[in-house]
Amino acid sequence: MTLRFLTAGESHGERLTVILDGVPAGLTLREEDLVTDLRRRQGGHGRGGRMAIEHDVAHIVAGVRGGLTLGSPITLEIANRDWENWRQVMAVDAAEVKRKPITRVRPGHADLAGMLKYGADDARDVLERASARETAARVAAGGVAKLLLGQFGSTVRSYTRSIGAIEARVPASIDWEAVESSPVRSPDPKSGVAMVAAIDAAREHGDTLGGIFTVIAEGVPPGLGSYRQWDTRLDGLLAQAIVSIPACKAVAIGDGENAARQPGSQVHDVPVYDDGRLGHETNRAGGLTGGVTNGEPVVVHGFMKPISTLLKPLATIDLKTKQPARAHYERSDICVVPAAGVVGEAMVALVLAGALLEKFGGDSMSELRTNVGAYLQTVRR
Ligand code: EPS
Repeated sequence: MTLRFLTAGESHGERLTVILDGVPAGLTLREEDLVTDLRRRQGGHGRGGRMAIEHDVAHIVAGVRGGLTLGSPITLEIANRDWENWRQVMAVDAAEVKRKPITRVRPGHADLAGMLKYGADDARDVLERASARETAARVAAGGVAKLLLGQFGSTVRSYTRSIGAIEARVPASIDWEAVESSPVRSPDPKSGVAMVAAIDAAREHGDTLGGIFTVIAEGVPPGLGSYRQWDTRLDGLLAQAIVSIPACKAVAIGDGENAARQPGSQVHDVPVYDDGRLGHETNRAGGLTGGVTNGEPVVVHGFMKPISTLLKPLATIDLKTKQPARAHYERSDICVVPAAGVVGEAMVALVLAGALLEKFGGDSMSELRTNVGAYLQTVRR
């Protein structure tokens, strides 16, 4: 893999760290470039109390000199401000750590599977890493990927398609400023109001809500990804990236869900020459055919289940007493679909930037620019 990243860090540990390897030398990168997406990820109606504590900032500790990437691994750190309140619970030192085991596992959460897997007798040892807090590190890395793609005119954006039973009426042309000013990142103000009300109602009932987010990448060069092997198909890589987001249970590319129910005549995108430019009449394939980008916008939908920590806890078992019990509750979010869209953007950007580097190579940005430019010239001809 040309572009790789690894994250580390517990939800209430000292910090999150991400190492992003494979970014060419010569990309302008400043800490402030990563601030907006980190802030967007923290927002959205339905977030819990934690977000009032955190002010996520990615500190660049390696891979950049004088504002330019060096071609060496880029290391970013995001401090957990809440760690101050969890120093004893999360202490590294055996003499300092304070344990109060959590054994009433939450249905739908990693608690049970993680405890079985690691032989843990305290769900704290599981939930700290299974927590979606980790996605802050992905968004920081994704910010770098977006900067790289931006150099070639590609943008990656997202909106909330639905929350619970409320579906947005998605306009043909999306007003991205309106999406960003909506408290739920809805592309349609009217459904945005209904989504907010649905989240408030869920909160009142001690419940949680899931939904669907849509990521759209525009200006992506054709020819990224390959049908050469199962693991080089870009649609497969995007699907894995999206479903790896905590609570994401399904993914669709383009009109994927609908396409399964329609005859071929209603599904396939007809290629056309429009003013001498090669394109398609429609983009139901979501910019990918044969696992390869076809020059149309890449459209990916992520389907999230509701958050598994409920204020009105579900029935479960206590692994210590082996008796029926009510699930453990700790401060949580009601709905994170608006934030998940931002995480989806980061994951899509990382996959697309990886595919771009895979196809065009280049150790420096100037080399990459030359390679992309030469290819695009040929394709345009
Ligand atoms: C999460 C529980 C909540 C969320 C957290 C994910 O954290 P806490 O237990 O500290 O209130 O806020 O998400 C984040 C911290 C974040 O940055 O997104 C969980 O259990 O997954």
